[in-house]
Amino acid sequence: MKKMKIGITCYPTVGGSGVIATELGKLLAEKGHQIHFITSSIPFRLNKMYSNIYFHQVEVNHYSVFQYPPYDIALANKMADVIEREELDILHVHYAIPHAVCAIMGKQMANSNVKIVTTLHGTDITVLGVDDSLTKAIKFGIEKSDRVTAVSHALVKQTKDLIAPDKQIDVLYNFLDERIYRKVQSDYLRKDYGIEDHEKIIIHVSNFRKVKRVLDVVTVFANIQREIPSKLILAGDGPEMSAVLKRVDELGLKEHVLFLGKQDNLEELYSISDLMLLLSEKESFGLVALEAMACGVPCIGTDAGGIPEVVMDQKNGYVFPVGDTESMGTAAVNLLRDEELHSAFSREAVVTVQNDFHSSKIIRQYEAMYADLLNED
Ligand code: GMT
Repeated sequence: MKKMKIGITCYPTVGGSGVIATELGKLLAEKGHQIHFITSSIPFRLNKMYSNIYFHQVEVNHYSVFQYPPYDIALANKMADVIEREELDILHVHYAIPHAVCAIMGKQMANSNVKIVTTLHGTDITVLGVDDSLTKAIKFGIEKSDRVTAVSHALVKQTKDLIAPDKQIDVLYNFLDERIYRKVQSDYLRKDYGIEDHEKIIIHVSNFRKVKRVLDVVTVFANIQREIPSKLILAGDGPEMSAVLKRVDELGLKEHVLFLGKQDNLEELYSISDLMLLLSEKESFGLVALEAMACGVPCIGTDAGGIPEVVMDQKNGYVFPVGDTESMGTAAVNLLRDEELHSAFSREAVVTVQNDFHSSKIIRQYEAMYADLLNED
């Protein structure tokens, strides 16, 4: 396959979309493509040197004449610079707003034939898509992109329902780097965190936004804790943290819940965990469930968005209606008590990741889409 020059724009700070965009860039670079990140800061997962990955920082000057710093215009300007100077073949942006709209502007500024690919991750549709002040811009960004992908079938449906764009949207699932997300030996963490050998470990990882329903996670854990000696690991931080702390206190669970804040090297935490809880009311995919599953951890998820495309009910975990904490608690207790069933779910979780979400398969799909676009001319 011809090696391509690919620009990538994403939100570079913590978050699933930034993770996917960065991992995609890294894996494409490993296949010999030249990658140009055009972002406001170095993507946080770009943690090692690659000779064919370049970083172009978007800088916004703060002039007193502007009430708001014009980030979007500065981004479009930087995209135009990079498109021209590096002769990009593809500009792949993550999020319709503002990135797709900026890419369309940047392409016009550069008077170039660069192909624009937009990947929808969820929040740009499920949250921004219901904001009247943005829907036309989202529709424009989608329709004027050369190709649009979404991370789940559920997100395609939601986009059609909310925005009704006149555009085909292809599903390209999320993936992970299997060299990192696999069961590793990290049992020392149990001792370090004061977790007894006989205790089960339940894990939840998120940015603690309201849509993640972390209070439900605490409620389900309370149900588990009543029946089985266990600890809850909460990794991440965000707006719901104080409500969660309060609920943990009210339920008398303080000694059983570990608040770890934002963490790297999550594979080490997953590797000591017995069950992942992802109980969101909105979730276009649920990358953390995939990460946990790759380390052999079954997941209890909700039927929100794309979660049921990742967590297969009764196969590698359970899926329940949003908020049905009673049933979730009962299923969790049964699964944690039944070693044979737990091992089967754990094995199946790894197989699901390998068969349906393997990075080599998904990266090939992206490459084929780019090549197809370039052949259109
Ligand atoms: O979940 C978040 O709040 C972060 C958000 C983001 O934009 O980074 O994640 C979205 O994209 C991830 C990668 O595709 C998906 O795994 C998450 O499900 C999705 N989040 C939501 O839809 C709420």
